[in-house]
Amino acid sequence: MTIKPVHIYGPTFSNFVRSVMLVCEEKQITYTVGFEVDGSEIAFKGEQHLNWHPFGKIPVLIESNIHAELALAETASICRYLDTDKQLQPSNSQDYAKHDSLCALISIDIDRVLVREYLLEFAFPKGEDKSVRFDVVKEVQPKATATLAIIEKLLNEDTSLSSQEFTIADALLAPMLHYISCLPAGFNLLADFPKVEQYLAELMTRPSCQKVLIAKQL
Ligand SMILES: N[C@@H](CCC(=O)N[C@@H](CS)C(=O)NCC(=O)O)C(=O)O
Repeated sequence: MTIKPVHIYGPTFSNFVRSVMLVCEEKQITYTVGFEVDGSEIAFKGEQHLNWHPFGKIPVLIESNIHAELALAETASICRYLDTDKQLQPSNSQDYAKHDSLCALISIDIDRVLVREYLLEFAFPKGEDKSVRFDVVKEVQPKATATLAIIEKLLNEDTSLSSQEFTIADALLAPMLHYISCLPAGFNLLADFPKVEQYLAELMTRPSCQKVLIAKQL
């Protein structure tokens, strides 16, 4: 089955929107991105969006043809749907299951600490006059560091992250690590994790990552 052009509902700065963009780039699927769908602006958390995703999260993948429209929520599920020929997932059934489990770990626990608790304070500062609350950042920093240590450990193990093949797990993790690498000195925690630094550097040699992972808005 060939995937037709798709629309990714959400802003290009979102790490999860970027994960879907990376998968589209790697698989050469034509895509558009944004809050405008078929010429109409769809309000974030408005009725239509909530019909697509009951918790009003992004991204939502929209694929329309003359018969029907598919609106698919949840990043890892979207990526698996786009990966019809399973080129971005291991073929052996145990490795496939382990990759799936790694994707859940990245998109739930790793995202919560690195993006929701750490990076978002830089992206959308909640201090006075929208300044970054460095006390909040400093408080979360040990947790973010511990999470990077977990990633360093995963990279030292035989996981689909450490292989040469680009996987959905890479697409989920790369935007988060890239944003951390863009933080100012003292907040970019990657220097203490050589494997993570090397992993990101290798990913950044890929045309997909160079196109999608650009330092903006965070
Ligand atoms: N479980 C969802 C989480 C998606 C998610 O948290 N997206 C963020 C943007 S990166 C979002 O929608 N934030 C707005 C909100 O939580 O209200 C997925 O994997 O797609």
